Amino acid sequence: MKNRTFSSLQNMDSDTAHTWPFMIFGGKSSGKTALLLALEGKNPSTAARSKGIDYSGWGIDISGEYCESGKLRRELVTAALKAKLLIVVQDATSDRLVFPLHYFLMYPHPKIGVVTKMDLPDADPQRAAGLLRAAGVDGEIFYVSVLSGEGISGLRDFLLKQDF
Ligand SMILES: Nc1nc2c(ncn2[C@@H]2O[C@H](COP(=O)(O)OP(=O)(O)O)[C@@H](O)[C@H]2O)c(=O)[nH]1
Ligand SMILES: [Mg+2]
Repeated sequence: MKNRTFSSLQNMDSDTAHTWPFMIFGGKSSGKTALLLALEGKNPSTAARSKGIDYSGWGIDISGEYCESGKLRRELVTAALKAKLLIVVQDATSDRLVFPLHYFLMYPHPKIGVVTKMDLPDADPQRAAGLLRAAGVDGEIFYVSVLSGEGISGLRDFLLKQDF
């Protein structure tokens, strides 16, 4: 019994020690999974609907429901402890902020913004950047499209340069 307890504690230690370079936040269908796939050099059109919190990629991916519901959003705080940097995605065609004002100020992480879907005709990058700032994203903002490839390599280079 004693041994079993000890080994489960050891497992817990190695679990908490595991970190991911980044975690991606953003509303439903804002382009989080497509962005992660594009950053990984995979085909972004294969993005399946995400469920829960997904630790299988280069960064932590979450389903948009977790950002849009106050109750589920609380679980993100614990998940974020495993990530070094937060990427907050805002759809360039949306005028909706899914986070409470200044939400990200409570996270001690460095935070960057990514405005997605820049290829679409109704993209409004300035409005999207304003929404990210309103949510408390204080770092650099990148403007990308997984369809045209705009901004993807710049963001990938930025992530690779971080001292994770
Ligand atoms: N036109 C365009 N569509 C995109 C872009 N990024 C994502 N999408 C589309 O937006 C939808 C939601 O993308 P997904 O990555 O699943 O969003 P998630 O729910 O935030 O993970 C999909 O139909 C994507 O093909 C983009 O840069 N341009
Ligand atoms: Mg997704």
